[in-house]
Amino acid sequence: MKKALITGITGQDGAYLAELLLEKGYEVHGIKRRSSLFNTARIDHLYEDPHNPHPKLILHYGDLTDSSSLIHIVQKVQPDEIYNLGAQSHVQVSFEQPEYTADADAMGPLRLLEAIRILGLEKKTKFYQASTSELYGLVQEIPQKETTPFYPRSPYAVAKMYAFWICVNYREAYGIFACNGILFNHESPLRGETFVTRKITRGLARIKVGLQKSLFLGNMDAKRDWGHARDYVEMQWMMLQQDEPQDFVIATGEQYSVREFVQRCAALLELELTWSGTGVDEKAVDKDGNVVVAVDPRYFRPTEVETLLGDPSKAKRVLGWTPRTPFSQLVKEMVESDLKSAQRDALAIQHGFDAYNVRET
Ligand code: NDP
Ligand code: GDR
Repeated sequence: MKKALITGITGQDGAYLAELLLEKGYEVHGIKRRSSLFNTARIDHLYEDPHNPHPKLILHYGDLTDSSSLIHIVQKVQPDEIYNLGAQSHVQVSFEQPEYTADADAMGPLRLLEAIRILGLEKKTKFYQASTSELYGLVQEIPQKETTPFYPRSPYAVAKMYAFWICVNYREAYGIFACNGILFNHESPLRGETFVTRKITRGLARIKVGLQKSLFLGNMDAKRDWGHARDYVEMQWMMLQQDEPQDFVIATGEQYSVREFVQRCAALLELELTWSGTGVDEKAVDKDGNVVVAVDPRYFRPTEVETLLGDPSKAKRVLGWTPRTPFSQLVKEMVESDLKSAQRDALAIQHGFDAYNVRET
């Protein structure tokens, strides 16, 4: 039985990947951070009582900023595969916490690669690094592929650029089977609530049921290549099953703006919106003139990534991969899931309970 170790198992991708690897018969180990609140909601359905004699999912406390915890866990688990998905993954937050972001996102992968070396696991343990389309930043070529030059535009992207190259370097220097998946944005109902897609689906669903009045967004003109996280984690696994370690762009090859995302969601929720203005004055009102969507400049970034569009030809050619979920289905799945949650919250409040998180994001 193969053993996998996933950092970031409590995040969006970690949850989908853990599910996939368990289905494939792996023993799955995950690293979770100590938190004052429960932080395993996305994987609770996979959780097993640790008193079971042979659990298939085992969680360990650790942190990417703490070498000793990483070395101890890697030593204990002796994994065949490590998936480094853990990161301070929010671009906007990285401007507010640049040093911590560098520690977790750049030094974290270095610490894991060093753990592999220190423990003499170079020939045993394969390593996947969660690289990102943010590396392309100020784009030098459209669409972006594996050979497109990088131009990172945030502390997050700069940290991920170090991680990309340290992965390549340890592959070349020490023969470690290390791969970078350069993944374009991927979303799902499990997406964090402050990333733009989830903020939109959650916000509009709550507006639909009367729990929220307005949704405030930043740059509506930003364009992204959005895929489904469930499809993309399959690629993370596939990359480590190849004969040779390589880096791959994973994308859909289609692009939409933030505004188009909002409009698709509004249509699905039958919210009739009338749009007016441009830039900071752009807004959408309902038939009674209430502002439903407006721009708030506090969500603008000091340096923005305006447009990203991936060319996944190499993944198609070498791995035989094509994304399964069309954009329309992704949007529908996210809207339906958030509408269900909003309806549940509304019902609870109607019956005098306010047990759910009803904050506006
Ligand atoms: P999430 O933000 O949903 O998950 C991040 C995970 O990392 C969480 O489990 C989080 O733990 C954990 N984490 C954060 N800091 C640390 C730390 N210091 N030590 C250990 N664990 C930590 O991200 P996604 O699942 O969306 O993304 C997975 C990876 O892929 C990330 O590295 C991201 O940068 C990268 N990526 C994501 C893309 C996307 O579109 N989703 C595209 C390209 C790359 P906790 O739950 O406690 O916060
Ligand atoms: P991104 O995702 O920065 O691409 O990073 P995000 O959803 O945060 O932003 C996408 C685009 O939407 C614009 N935007 C807003 N973004 C947020 N979060 N909130 C808003 O209110 C808002 N309004 C407009 C942003 O300016 C941006 O242009 C994600 C993360 O998952 C990274 O970890 C990953 O590496 C990349 O995708 C690929």
